[in-house]
Amino acid sequence: MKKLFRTLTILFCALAPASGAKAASSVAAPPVIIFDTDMGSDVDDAGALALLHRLADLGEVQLAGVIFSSGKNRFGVGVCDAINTWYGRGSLPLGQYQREDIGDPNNLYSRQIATATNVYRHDVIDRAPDLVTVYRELLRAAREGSVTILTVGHPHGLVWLMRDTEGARLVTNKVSRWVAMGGTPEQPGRDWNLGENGTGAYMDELLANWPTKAYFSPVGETVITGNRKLPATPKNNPVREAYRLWNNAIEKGRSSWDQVAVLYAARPQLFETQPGRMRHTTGPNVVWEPKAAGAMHYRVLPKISEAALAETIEDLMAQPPRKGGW
Ligand SMILES: [Ca+2]
Repeated sequence: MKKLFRTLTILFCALAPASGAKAASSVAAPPVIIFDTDMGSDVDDAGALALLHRLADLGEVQLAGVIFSSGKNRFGVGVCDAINTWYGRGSLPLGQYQREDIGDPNNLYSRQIATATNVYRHDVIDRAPDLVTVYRELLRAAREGSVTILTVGHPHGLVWLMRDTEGARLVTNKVSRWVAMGGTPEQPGRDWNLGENGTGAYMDELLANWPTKAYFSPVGETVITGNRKLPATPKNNPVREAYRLWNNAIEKGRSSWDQVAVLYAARPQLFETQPGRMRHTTGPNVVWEPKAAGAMHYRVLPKISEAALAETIEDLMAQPPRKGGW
């Protein structure tokens, strides 16, 4: 994280098209992903960030930066830095929500991992720059229409980004899609990411103003991972430790909502998309309207079995980093 500006310079070079090469390549570039997470509340965020790093190692995505969205337990940002460092990307830009109106104050693993800088060799514990500032820097550096914003926590940061004049312009120019882990109940129902912990207050504004296609991934509750191959990884793997600390998920396993959303962002061919509309009703409740037209909202559902999903996710979470702490 110390090397933010150097990293951004490298990112500019990596993401900018070479002169005259704009239309020359016939191979689609991997999606540039900004990962926006409520790391620390549940443990699937740790699994999802591991998955994303491994997919970046494989060249299937470019991971541009990580945004931590909770204002109530600030150590989640340190876990993000520990995982980034484990995968050899400790200088990846990190942003953080600075207010305290949103988030889950509970702590099961984030303080323990964030403060253990001697074990995980990271340098961010609980403080990173404001998320709007970092979103703007990442989007300025990206090619037009190249960015996927992937939210696996409360997406209120996107409201703050859209309230910013330059931020709104950058979203329109640089972002091709918003992928969100979020429930799609066909009767109004509580949703953790899109409604709980204060997020419902932001949803009408977000859904009314967001200018790109939005993909909602609801699946993952019965896709259990973290307990088959992850336990065999080294004990100083912060992802393994997060699963151990979170209700002993390293033995019991845990639902994989956030990893399924990551997998959609990287491998959309494994999913079908259904048009409809996501609508906030009251408080923490949302409803998915499958017959509504014109909203640019899609529900994404896997075409492969839950067993195949779990196997794919566990494999990717447990493979060693290409470079880094292994
Ligand atoms: Ca999450």
